[in-house]
Amino acid sequence: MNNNTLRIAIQKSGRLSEDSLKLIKECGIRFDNGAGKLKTDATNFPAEILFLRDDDIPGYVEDGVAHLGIVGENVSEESSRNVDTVHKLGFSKCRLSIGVLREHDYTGVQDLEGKSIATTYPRLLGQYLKANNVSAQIHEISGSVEIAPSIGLADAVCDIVSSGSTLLSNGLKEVETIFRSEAVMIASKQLSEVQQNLLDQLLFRIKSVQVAKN
Ligand code: PRT
Ligand code: ZN
Repeated sequence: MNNNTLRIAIQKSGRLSEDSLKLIKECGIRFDNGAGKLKTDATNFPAEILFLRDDDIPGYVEDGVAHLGIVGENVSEESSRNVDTVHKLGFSKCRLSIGVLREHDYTGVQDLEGKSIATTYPRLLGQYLKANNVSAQIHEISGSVEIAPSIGLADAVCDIVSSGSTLLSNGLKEVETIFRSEAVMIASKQLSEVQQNLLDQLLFRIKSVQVAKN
């Protein structure tokens, strides 16, 4: 990999993919994203695009395997990787919230004391509980979090919410928002001078695109 090219990691397929590709294209960067490709070269900018699972992006950027990445702040913060968040991108807005069964008479965060909470975000949840002096059991699971209370796996959940309909359809209500998120651009701390320059050019273009939209 040469030091004069920017390698940009984006989500291969998921909620961030379309807007990430759109942003890169709106910045005037052209590339062929033929179906199934995991890596492609830009044709008019010294950049290469990698298509990855979103959870892998912060680690690749920390290691300098990718120089830039587009991920949800929730994923980047949870990963606690040593990367720079260089710009907020304004799409994929969502929140990380705690939900409890609708019939639960919830009065405040202290109600979670001694309870078990299912989540895929143990770090962010742990920080929140600690900051609120609540001691609860964090039950880490990898998916389908919202089903946990209704099957007796946990008393509460902590998961990403956007419209709220998933909580609702699982008999849950949102009681605390612990983190607000949107897509962000993260950068490696090991950029060459040329790469830093390319990043500055890219950020300039992104900001122009954002201004034009507002
Ligand atoms: O395969 P890969 O690992 O790359 O993707 P993924 O399945 O882990 O992530 P993906 O594509 O689902 O989400 C990517 C990012 O989009 C997340 O990290 C968030 O930053 C952001 N985002 C925005 C969301 C949502 N909105 C969202 N609604 N991520 C997940 N959800 C899920 C949530 O987990 C819950 O199950 O949607 C459900 C809730 O949605 P509502 O509308 O019913 O409240
Ligand atoms: Zn993921």
